[in-house]
Amino acid sequence: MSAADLSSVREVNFDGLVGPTHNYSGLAVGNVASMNHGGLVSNPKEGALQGLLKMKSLMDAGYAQGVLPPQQRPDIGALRDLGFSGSNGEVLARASKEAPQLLRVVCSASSMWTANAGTITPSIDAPDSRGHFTPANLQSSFHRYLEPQTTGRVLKAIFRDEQHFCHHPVLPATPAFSDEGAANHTRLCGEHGEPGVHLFVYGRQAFGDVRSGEREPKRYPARQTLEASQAVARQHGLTEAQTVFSQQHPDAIDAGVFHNDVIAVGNGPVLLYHEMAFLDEEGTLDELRTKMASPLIPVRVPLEAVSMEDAVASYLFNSQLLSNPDGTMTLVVPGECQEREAVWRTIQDYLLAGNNPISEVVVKDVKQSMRNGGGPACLRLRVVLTEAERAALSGRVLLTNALYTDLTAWVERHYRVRLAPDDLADPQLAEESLAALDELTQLLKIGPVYPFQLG
Ligand code: SUG
Repeated sequence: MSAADLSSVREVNFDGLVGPTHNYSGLAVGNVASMNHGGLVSNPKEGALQGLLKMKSLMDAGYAQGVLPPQQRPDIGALRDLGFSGSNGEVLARASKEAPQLLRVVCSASSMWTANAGTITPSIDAPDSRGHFTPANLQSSFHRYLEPQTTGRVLKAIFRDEQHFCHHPVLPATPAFSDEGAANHTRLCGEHGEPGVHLFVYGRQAFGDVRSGEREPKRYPARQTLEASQAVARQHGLTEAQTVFSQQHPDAIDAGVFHNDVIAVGNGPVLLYHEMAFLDEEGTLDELRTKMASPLIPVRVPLEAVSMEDAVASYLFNSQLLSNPDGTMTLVVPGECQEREAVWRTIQDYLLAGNNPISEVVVKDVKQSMRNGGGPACLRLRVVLTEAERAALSGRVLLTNALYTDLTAWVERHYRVRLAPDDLADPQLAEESLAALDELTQLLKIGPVYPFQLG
């Protein structure tokens, strides 16, 4: 790649729009916020506007920002597959009466957390110089298992140009290949345009001998397997020299760290992590140092500074770490970090004052998402793109002031301000949601991606 191409490489954060059925159903086992807030009344309009405001403020600050659409919910097709029949209204009414939990499952707006949409390898690191995409199977929970098909269609609709982008099949949706996408994958490098090393963090190993010293969580499920991470790396053509596979600390999973991005965030050469992030901390850092072309800058937060409870409640490590042109970095933290004294103190005295590139902290209110265990970093899928690749994107998905205005007006027109679990059976909600999504695909110019549009 020429020097000009290299400097044109940018990380684009594609945030998921919060869908019209955003609700609190307590569906995610091992996700403390989701389990604690099940049954609360949600405000989908506020959730969507909070997300859009985060996108807009990062765009205004000069970061490249994209947007991904939500999914078709309620997923009435999933209820039909499970034996409910009749008109859409009848299906919803029967499910609500006979299996209310299933109705809640098919209404989840969980696709907003696009860090779980898939794993992406930028063209710079791929043998064929194309960007590689694998949608995550999300097989650990039924509500998220419903996402990958539409996710695949959305990614193919936007990253359509085969000269630049290559799409791989979802891994087999079975426990051995349990895959939760970019939430467990971090690319470390010098500049974004320089070759990267891919850190894949897994919670358990499905096949083979149990390695000495290896342990598994006892309380909550490990959602990513080593085999899934290895398969994704293989699909993308990544070599051993480009990859590091590290086991997540099982005690962290048992404390509510259901993805690595709840306890570590990396960008460029910086890896900000809690001391409980990896089972083999030193081994992981050593391997990264050996394989990276640029020096790794580890920023380690010790347990004595931030307890596991504070880490999980504040989502400090689910912050976005963004690169600035002058080499500094900005940390975008959720508002909950201000509410925990130890966390806020650590940010000021340790991260900002420390010898590392983090020079600014920006606080964002994404409370509607946070109550379901989704912080700023969960809400975005990072895609590193060259200028030519950005120009080759299909659809109107890179945020501009005009798109922000259109999306805000769209939310104002279609979204409810209140959604209680009992409202999910309302056939009107399903119709509102479909009307909103139909309009959205036109607004984003991505063509038909939803089952109701495909017939
Ligand atoms: O998979 N919550 C999501 C949150 C995902 C956060 N993503 C990352 N860490 N990257 C999950 O646990 C809750 C839905 C509910 O309870 O209704 C939920 O699915």
